[in-house]
Amino acid sequence: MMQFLCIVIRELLRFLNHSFIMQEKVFYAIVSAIVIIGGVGIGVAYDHQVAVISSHSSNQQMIGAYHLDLIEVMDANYNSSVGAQPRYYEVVNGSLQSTSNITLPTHTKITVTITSYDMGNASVPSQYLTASGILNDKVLAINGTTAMGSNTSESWSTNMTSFPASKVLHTFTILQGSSTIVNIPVMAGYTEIASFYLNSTGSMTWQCEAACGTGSSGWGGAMSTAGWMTGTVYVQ
Ligand SMILES: [Cu+2]
Repeated sequence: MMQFLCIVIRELLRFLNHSFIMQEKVFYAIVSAIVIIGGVGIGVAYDHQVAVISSHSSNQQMIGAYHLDLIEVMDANYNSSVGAQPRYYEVVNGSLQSTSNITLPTHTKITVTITSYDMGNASVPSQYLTASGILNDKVLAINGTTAMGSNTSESWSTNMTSFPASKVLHTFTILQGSSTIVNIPVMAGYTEIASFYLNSTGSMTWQCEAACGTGSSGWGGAMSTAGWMTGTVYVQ
């Protein structure tokens, strides 16, 4: 567009120069017009560039990975009679939020990072000791919070599908009705990273399947309370 305007102005000047002797006023009027039109041209070009950049970043959100950051802590205050219970939080824009409702995008690679600040284990039905519904059926497990100052020969990360019952304290399991869509066994004190896709919209349930709550079954307290060890996943 700029180039076109320049050609028009140049031809106009040439015509004026040839046809009559230009007066000073006419000359300055033309120079002003060039400056104004040029400015508009640059503005249009800049706007176009901004539009290209913003459509780029929204594309990246659509086709790139969506990150779900979960923190699991062992000592959240449940109430005065029960006291401490384990709890999953979601990290959203730098603050801890309830996991009672987790919103996730459909048809998008979702990479979840689960950081557990916890210890011990809990009883888990054996099918929940195996990771499922995730890319390559592999969870990257990093034993970050079990550092003791003497385990320099430890391997710090490993890709896992089957998890030892002796280390699993929680799971992050997404269920649609009675079908398991995603299952990630969570080892106490580990940071785990896995990716998955959710290919239908609507609401699902997330649940920890390891009996980490109160009562004789271990399914009281946190296990049956939204925002602690269960909640809703809205896929949109
Ligand atoms: Cu749990």
